[in-house]
Amino acid sequence: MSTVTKPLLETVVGRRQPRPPLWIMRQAGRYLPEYRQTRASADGFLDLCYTPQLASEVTLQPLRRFDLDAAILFSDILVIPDALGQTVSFSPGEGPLLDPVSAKTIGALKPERVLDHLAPVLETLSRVKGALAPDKTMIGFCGAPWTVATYMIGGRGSTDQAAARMFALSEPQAFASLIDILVEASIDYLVAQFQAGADVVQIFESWALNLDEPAFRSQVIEPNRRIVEGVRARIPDAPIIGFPRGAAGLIADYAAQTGVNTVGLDYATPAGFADKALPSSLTVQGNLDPLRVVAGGAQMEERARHIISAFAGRPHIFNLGHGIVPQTPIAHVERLIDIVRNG
Ligand code: 1CP
Repeated sequence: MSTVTKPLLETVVGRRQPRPPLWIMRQAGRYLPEYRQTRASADGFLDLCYTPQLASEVTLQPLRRFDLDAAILFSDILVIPDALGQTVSFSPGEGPLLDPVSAKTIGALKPERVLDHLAPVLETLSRVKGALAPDKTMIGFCGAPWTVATYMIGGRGSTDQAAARMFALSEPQAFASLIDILVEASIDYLVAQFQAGADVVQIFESWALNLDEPAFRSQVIEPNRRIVEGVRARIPDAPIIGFPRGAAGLIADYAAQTGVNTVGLDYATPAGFADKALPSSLTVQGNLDPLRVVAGGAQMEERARHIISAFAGRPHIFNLGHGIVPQTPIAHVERLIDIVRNG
């Protein structure tokens, strides 16, 4: 048995480290030339996600270049609708496009084929786990039901998720059955990820913003809670990070009611507010604005140091407050990591 510990996993479960461990949301991707090269060798984005040899290579690329504490499985939150049988495509420059579901077509989704369809993604995860140094944490993930539903209903990304919000209000029964399907599929998928070697999983609720309080409670907190409970019924004490982007004043209720080990903070959340609102034993992750890394220089350095000192009294995982963007200069990422490591 190895006695090497994984600082990031330790922090997720509440053990504060002398310096915050770090990973970067969307750390594999278009800002890396080696990613763009591998991507060009695949037939399309989904093909890249479903080819374990390429997807494991892409997962490991950021760790070869940077001093990071974790690998995150290379895949996408939209492999779940694809696995359910919805038509999903990724056109370069346009982002994801889906054939929207309606109240009539939700019943035609095929939950029974999800795990078979996602077998290559699980194989990627085990391959990466096998290649990872023992002090690195393997992160698996899924999209939270509401966030995935916004794409399934709207057919594409949007700034206000109006199609899905309207659907939830006007077709409450169909909406509830869609959320039920996504909760069950997400539990099976995350359990399978733990079985394939994930040390931790993150639930990406990227579109938790734009919801009023009752909608946030029923569409974000409740499905996230059911996933945490369902996963832990099969993997007791499974370490889980929740990232409810835009939770704002409901962040403490999200943390307490879902039971996640770690709560990811978006960059609009004031560090002082989060530190007061959340129990001091709860781990936080975040929350540098990704555009500060694009711009680089003194403003990035000051802000990163501010975040580290604001959370110095509790377990903290350093990260961005949302995904790194394609135009980010690699030298700025290197400088940021140096600050997190060395002050
Ligand atoms: O052309 C390309 O190469 C595709 C770009 C790309 C990449 C690199 C997409 C399409 N997805 C991914 C990978 C990805 N997506 C990962 C693994 C990489 C890593 O973290 O290192 C993860 C965790 C995701 C998760 C994801 N996909 C989220 C949640 C995180 C977030 O940023 O909010 C969301 C919302 C998606 C949907 C999606 N997939 C791809 C794009 C461009 C989008 C966003 C579309 C939109 O803005 O609405």
